[in-house]
Amino acid sequence: MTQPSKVALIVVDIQYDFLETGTLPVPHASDVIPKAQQLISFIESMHGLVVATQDWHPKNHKSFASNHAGKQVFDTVDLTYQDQSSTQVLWPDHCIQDTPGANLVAEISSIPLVVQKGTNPEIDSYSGFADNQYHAFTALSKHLHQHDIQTVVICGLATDYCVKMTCLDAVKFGFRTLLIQDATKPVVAEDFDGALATLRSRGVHIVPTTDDFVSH
Ligand code: VGL
Ligand code: ZN
Repeated sequence: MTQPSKVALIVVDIQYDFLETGTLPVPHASDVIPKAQQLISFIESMHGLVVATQDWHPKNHKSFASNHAGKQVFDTVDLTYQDQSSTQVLWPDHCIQDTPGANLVAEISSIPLVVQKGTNPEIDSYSGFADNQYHAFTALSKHLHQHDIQTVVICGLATDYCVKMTCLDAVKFGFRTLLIQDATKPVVAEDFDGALATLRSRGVHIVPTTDDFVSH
């Protein structure tokens, strides 16, 4: 008999600084909390793996506008790291290590496996798998492979940045990848549909609602 495909839920960056009252507010972010809780219960009931990612920046992180004289939030700069240059959007200070804003929200804080990212001050890391230039990888792919995961289900914040890049890397790593549409919110509302279209074109399965997923 064939084994059912093993599933992991990746809960991306549901942290206080990304809530409506946080320093890098994602509009309607708190709507994803009950959806994430529903997904966690369902995946646990199927004995799947649940992993959270956590944006975890040092204070001197180069993605912060505050670390670039004369620059404003949402400006872009060219960042060079190890002779490679890339465009970086500048953000408000957010998810600074060991500050309350960096904590996973209480409703999902019992997730046992947490992968931190964005810890190198020189380079940002939107994806839970690797930094934006693929110099260093987190332990996420190792955890998924150790648990024989073939399918990943993704939810969280923000659709247009960390969720998008985590989905794209999951596809690159060979996982069947599902994004739950009502369990993710974007920083920029106008970029939501474009992000979903890009993900669809790269092979990500967009599941419209959490209820659709958990009732299958
Ligand atoms: C994120 C911007 C900066 C995210 C993290 O979680 O989508 N966005 N850092
Ligand atoms: Zn960040």
